[in-house]
Amino acid sequence: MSLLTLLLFFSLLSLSKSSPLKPHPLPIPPLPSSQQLQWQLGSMAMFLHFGPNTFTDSEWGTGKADPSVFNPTHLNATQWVRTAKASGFSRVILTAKHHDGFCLWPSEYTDYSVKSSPWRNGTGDVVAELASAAAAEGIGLGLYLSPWDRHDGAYGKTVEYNEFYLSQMTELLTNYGEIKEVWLDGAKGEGEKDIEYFFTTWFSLIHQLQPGAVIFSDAGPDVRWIGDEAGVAGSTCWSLFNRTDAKIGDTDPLYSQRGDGFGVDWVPAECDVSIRPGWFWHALESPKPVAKLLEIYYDSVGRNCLFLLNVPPNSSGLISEQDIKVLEEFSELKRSIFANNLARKAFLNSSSVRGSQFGAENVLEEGLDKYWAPEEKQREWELYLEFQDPVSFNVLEVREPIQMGQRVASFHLEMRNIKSGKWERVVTAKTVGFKRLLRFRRCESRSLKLVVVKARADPLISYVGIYMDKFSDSGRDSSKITITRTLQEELVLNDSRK
Ligand code: FUL
Repeated sequence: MSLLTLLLFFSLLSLSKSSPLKPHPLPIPPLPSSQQLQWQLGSMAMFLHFGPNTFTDSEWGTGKADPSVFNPTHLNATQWVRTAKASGFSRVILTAKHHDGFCLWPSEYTDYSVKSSPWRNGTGDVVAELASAAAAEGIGLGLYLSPWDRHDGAYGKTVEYNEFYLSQMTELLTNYGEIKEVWLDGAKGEGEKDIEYFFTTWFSLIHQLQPGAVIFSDAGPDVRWIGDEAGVAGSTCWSLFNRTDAKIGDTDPLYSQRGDGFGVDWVPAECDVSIRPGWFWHALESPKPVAKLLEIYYDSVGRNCLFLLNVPPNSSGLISEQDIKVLEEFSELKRSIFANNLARKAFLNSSSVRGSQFGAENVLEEGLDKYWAPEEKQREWELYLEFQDPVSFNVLEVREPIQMGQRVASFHLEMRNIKSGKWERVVTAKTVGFKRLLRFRRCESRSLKLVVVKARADPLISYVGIYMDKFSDSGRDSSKITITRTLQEELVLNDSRK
């Protein structure tokens, strides 16, 4: 055997023996539970406000409406669920009982329910129909059981009402299969009777009966209210939070919107908003334009939150055609913007790498498991994107692998000016979390740099997206980045002219 062959043999041998992998870095607490992770991966949920209010043109029913008003002639829960699924919602959440106390299931603990209504001759059960439709379509089910009950005589008598409420909760959590979310609303009318809700007991019972469910309330424990009903999160939004600093029914909206970078609990936020002015359906109201929905999407999902959009079924028991049309436009708009991640065309590199399996190219792969991790103890944390040809873009997407904790506290995007060759700041923000979407003026460049400036620990980045959103494009004026309906109408017109 010649020396050359020997050398070749040994070098091949050493190549085939790969060296052990560098372990993942330590997660930085607080960390999400598996239920919270699953909830966050769902991104969007559809809220369904339905009940006597749908028929009486009201929002906060008094609890005195005759059950005979509840008579949806064409109720079809499969239509609700299919509408939700087709538009990319991962779960539906129904007002099983709103503040008026009327139950959409035949509760054994009250007569104020579907069983006293003419609908399906008093034998119907909206919760059951929705549960089986959701299971058939493979999407999650959540239930809203209002603590404030304007009908039941026990309301105001603390022990009696807590017993009543928990008995109803048990019915809902034991008879309808898997429940993914329990929604506890904090509203209570002024001058209402004094009462104490035994929240700690409620939370324990819910988790005991439905271990896979997250509990939503103003203050968690699993998911927090964002603090407004416009669906808008703070531009800085931590999933970190101090549960003890928030009180159900009396929250500080700013604290809820921002979260708390020093918080010790993981309590991500849900942004609720209605597609129409009211939460319940009203004949004279219309849905928001698609441009508004897109804006809310950027301000909720794009700020590390879940987007909970209410689409109220009408008095015939169906989601209105008008609303379906806007939802179809919304999913098409989202698809057209986010289907083409321009970053995929780039050559990726970084200021440092923790080990071979943590390379910069990982940020082009969907999923939380693969991410870019810099080497420890670095002064700079930078990701570089080099394109062969210049790209035009106006949206940046960044994601963190949140199972490792939320880390980034300040970052920005820079681009190299094609003419001057100088680096220019494109956009600056603080938090990332599960997903951050940032819109800015239209830019063109061949070289981009994502710079993490501050982080609670070594920053980890699981995804980077660069997009051109033609609908939010403000042309040259970077101070006006709002979507105009006119632009949307123009596009529709152009389309119909083809
Ligand atoms: C509020 C309630 O009072 C509204 O009726 C609606 O259910 C909304 C989602 O929460 O607190």
